[in-house]
Amino acid sequence: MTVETKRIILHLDMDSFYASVEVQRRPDLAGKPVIIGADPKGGRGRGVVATASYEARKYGVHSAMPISKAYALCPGGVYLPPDFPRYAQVSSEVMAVLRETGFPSEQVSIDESFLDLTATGGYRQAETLARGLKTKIRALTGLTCSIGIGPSKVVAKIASDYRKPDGLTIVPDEEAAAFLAPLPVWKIPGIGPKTGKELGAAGMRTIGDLQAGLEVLLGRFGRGGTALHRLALGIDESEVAGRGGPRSISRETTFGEDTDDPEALAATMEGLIRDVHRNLTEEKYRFRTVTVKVRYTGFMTKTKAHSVQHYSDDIRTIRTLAHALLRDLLAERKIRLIGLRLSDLEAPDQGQTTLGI
Ligand code: DCP
Ligand code: MG
Repeated sequence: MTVETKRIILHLDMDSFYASVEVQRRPDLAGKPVIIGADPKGGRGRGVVATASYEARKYGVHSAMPISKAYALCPGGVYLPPDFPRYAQVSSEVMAVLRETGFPSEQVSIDESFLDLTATGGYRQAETLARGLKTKIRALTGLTCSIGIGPSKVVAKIASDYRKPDGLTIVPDEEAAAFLAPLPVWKIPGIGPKTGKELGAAGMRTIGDLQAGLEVLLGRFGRGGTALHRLALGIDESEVAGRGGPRSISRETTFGEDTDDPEALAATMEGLIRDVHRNLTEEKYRFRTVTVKVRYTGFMTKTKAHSVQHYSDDIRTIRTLAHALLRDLLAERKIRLIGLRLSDLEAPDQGQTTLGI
């Protein structure tokens, strides 16, 4: 008999993160449409919106929109340049709260993280812990976040987005498929606008359509179709990276549009390299293994890893390996997402000699 442990996964995502940090330190901005990003220069500015407060979103402003368009939609908004060091600082404070729970945690971007709460023993306990996290983060930083709890990473992530801002959405295992069914297909992380359109053309608009459409998905995406069908049902076996063994540090980026442009890929990888390296040195960890993940158009995902002989915290080692592994993973197909992970980590106190008694 196989005994399967049902997991309980939490996903936490800060609300309008950069904008909320700015409002927090300038209370006069509270309730106003605040837009963080490039200088709009009276509508002639170039560059994009990083994020917008929920008040600004009512005007239709959102992340990645050209700043000139944001200005046209919301000329009365408060436009501020990003202050990355400040956001990184607040992010570290939030992530420390999550780590202090003692449950395995995996930070996936500057403002989001997974926790594996299986060991709490049940959804009621997980809910209590989630409420505690929200209270603590608010007390420490003044910021709100949204939390989703479910049987897998994919369900938890979609649930955290379900009632934003300041949401808490709990989707037990047996409700997962029904919870997902009415949602649009693009709510599944990794479905970009292109796949979304393709699926729409095949008559699949909701996740429920995907649940009922395994054959069509297999015909269209081959083996990737099975993966997508399972995600649509909320089945996703990927672990919270910190579970069990030593932590790992990882970041990933999904492209707005699938790409095979080597320069765009290298530039994005460079951003991930700096991010994971900053995190590594902040924690005073050293690593031995670098893993690169690539998700291609059509949902196939591949990873490639390389381990070095001695623990290292050298950004040049990460850079050399990451770019080489990425080159190895380039194929004929375009790429939707790339990720970078440092693992086999050595904690600061592990390197020291243990004194005998
Ligand atoms: N970000 C960015 N460019 C993007 C998306 C995001 O610079 N295209 C930055 C700004 C965000 C932060 O990353 O504040 C976190 O991204 P989220 O997608 O979580 O967006 P927000 O936290 O801003 O809003 P939400 O409340 O929807 O999570
Ligand atoms: Mg967020």
